[in-house]
Order: sequence, then structure tokens, then C-alpha cells
Amino acid sequence: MTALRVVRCLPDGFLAGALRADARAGLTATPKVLPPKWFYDERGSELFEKITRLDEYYPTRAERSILRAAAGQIAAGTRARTLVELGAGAADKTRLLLDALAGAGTLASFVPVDVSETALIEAARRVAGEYPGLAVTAVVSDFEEHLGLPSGSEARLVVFLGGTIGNLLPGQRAAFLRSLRSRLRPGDAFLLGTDLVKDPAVLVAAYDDAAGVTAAFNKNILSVLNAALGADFDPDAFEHVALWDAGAEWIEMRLRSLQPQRVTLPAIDLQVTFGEGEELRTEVSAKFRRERVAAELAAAGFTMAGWWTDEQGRFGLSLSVPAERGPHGRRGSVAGRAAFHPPHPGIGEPQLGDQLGGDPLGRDRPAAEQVHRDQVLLRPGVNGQVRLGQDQHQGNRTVGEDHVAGVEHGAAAGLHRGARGGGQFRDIGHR
Ligand code: AVJ
Repeated sequence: MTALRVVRCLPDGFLAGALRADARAGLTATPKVLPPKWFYDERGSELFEKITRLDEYYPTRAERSILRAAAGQIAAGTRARTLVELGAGAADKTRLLLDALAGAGTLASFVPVDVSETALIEAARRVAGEYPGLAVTAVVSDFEEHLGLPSGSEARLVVFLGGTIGNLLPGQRAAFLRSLRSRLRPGDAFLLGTDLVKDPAVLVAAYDDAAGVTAAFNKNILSVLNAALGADFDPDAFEHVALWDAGAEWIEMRLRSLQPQRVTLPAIDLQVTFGEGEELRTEVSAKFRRERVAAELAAAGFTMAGWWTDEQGRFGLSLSVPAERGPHGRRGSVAGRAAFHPPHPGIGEPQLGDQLGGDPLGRDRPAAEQVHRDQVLLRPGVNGQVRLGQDQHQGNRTVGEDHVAGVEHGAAAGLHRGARGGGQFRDIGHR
């Protein structure tokens, strides 16, 4: 009998309340902003699935090609019993990891976490049907609010794919990574997908496709507000804008008002006006360089133990584990440290520092290396039972710190450099 559970981690009305708060704060801010999480009603999720099949939108294909090449290594290295996927959506890429972990003989449970209940339960049901005996717990949650991590003592691999971390503003990203780190312990690992800095023309095209699917996806947020708040936005009175902010190294999506207009939002007793040409920011999608990923992970108490990119260096997957020293410099437990040691002879301690060199886009790397990878070798030493039930999603904290063996290839580029273009939007806080 296929085991499928649905757990709702958010109190009733939480999302509706959050939408009202975001709409009020964002539409009364100057400049106006709305967080991208409100794109994903049923139509929004469908439009996003369509985007992932567009020629211009390379991230999904690039990440899938990396997962196809690296899933086996990640499974063998992490020996995870539980796969937790944050922002799961359709979970199709996840199958590559599920197959690899099942192949490694360690997989026991799958926990997809997403705010979009419909897409989530549909995906969870499909996975439960395809993997007999796999315990599947669909967690309806906003991972910024509640990670929905199952407790229990078995090795967990938490994955955050698709480059969705890039939709969080820097402060939110740091808070999210710290919060995740505080819930991980020895034996756990974190797999993160990050879209990489590249030719701005390629980036802008990926967010402004010729068929106008992304434009429809962007405008859909106005329909979400109309439906949820009784607003009278006219999506056709706005045009889709996608631009590259070279200073912040992120793509911004905006909706530009085509004429002066007044919008009423009765559910929050609000009227807002838009001037002609006034822009409402609906999403940032940050693009990364490898050492910035490593730096942000390290700042949150992770050690990056592995890094893969696709052939053209368009997308990066990092695998990291709780650092030996936590974010506050506290040393990890000796016992925990013993749990990790390289299973293959000849693989030394990662010398992260001296590896960070060379061309960030990998152009100095021999063409032969189709999918770039840095050996990731982990062997969780801890085994125990995971019993998934309602209360375990309250997220018991266990903090553990360990060290990982691995070899590294380099990347080089600085973090944020001086503001250029789009500045006026940057500092408006997210929710
Ligand atoms: C997969 C959610 C990260 O930012 O690239 C796609 C969302 N926005 N086209 C991204 C998105 C516009 C996407 N994420």
C-alpha cells in the first residue's frame, strides 16, 4: 500500500493573511513591489511548467543534465534515507535523485515541501505511485516560514533546486540558510541549485521569451490579487519588463503601467494609483558565481563539499554539509566528526582556499569535462528510524557539525559590486 501523507504546517488562513500583508506593504511602498511567491496559483504553476519547456529558459534543462550526471555520486556520498525537497513543485527533476538513492539502497522517505498545495499533492501522489513502499509526506508550507523538516535520526538530504534561492533577497537568503543550518545535524547534507552569471542577453531572453509565456506568468500575479482581494487590476493595462541589474547581479521582473490608473483592493480597504510608466517589481532572480555560493553557505555554517556545473557552465549544483565550526565559530562534536570520512582512498581534505581561481564560466577547463564536478564524498555514520507523523514537522532542532573530504575545482568572482541600473528597487525590503 503506497504511503502518502499530507501535512499542513501553516495555520488556517496563514497564506491569505500573508497575501493581504504583502499587498498592503508592497503596493504602498515606493517603488511598489510584490514577492514572487504569489505567482503560483494553479494557472501560475501551469505557466511556470510551460516556461521550463521554452528554448530561452535554460535553467531547468541545465540543472537536469547535471542531476543526470551527478545523482549517483550524490546518493553514494550522502547515503540519505530521507529526501526533503523545498519548493518541490512538479518534482520531476527529483526523480533522478529518488532513483539514485533507491539504487544506493538507502531511500526510505520523500518529503516534498511547497506553498502551492495543488501542484504539491499532485506531484506527491505521482511519486508515491511510482515508488511502492516509499513513505511520502507532502508538506504544505512556506519554506521561509516553516521548513517542514522531518525529525528523527536518519541521514536527510535537503534539496533546493531550480535556482529558486535566487528569488530571495540577500537578507532573506542569509536568514533562510541559517534557519536551515540550525535544523541540520551530522549525516545531513544540503543540495542547492543556483543559476550562474552569464551573458546578460541570454539572461534577459530567459525572462522575456518571444512567445510571451513569461509575460503572462508575470501578469498572472495581478489576477491572483484580483481573485484573492477582490481587486480590479486590468493585466492588459500593464506591460512585462525583464532587465539585468549588473550591480546586484540579478534579473528583475516588473510590470509597467501603460497609463495613469487607480486600482481598488476592497479586501484590504486600499486604493492605489499608478502613473504612466510606473513600475511594480514582482521578482528578482539572482545569478551566482561559485565562490559567492560558497561564501553564503559558509556564512550560514555550511561547508561546500561539492560543486557541479553543466557543460556550458550555465547552472551550478552545490552539495554542502554542516560545517565543522558552526556560524558562531563553535567547534562541532568530536563524535559527529568521526561520522564522516572519505570512503575512497586518496581523496584528501578539501583545500577550498587555493582552489578558488580560474574563469568563473569554466572556459579555462578542458572541453572533455562535459559536466564539471568536484568529488563529493560523504558517508553518514549514523543510522536510526524515521517515523513520519504530524507532530514531527514542528522541527526539533539538532545542531551538529562535521568535516567533509573532497577535491575541488576553482571559480573566481567578487560579490555585489557597486549599484548600476534599477537601484531604486534594490533596498525595498521583502515581506
Ligand atoms: C524557478 C522560481 C527560480 O527565477 O528562474 C521563471 C521563476 N521567473 N521565469 C526563476 C521564473 C520567471 C524561476 N524559479
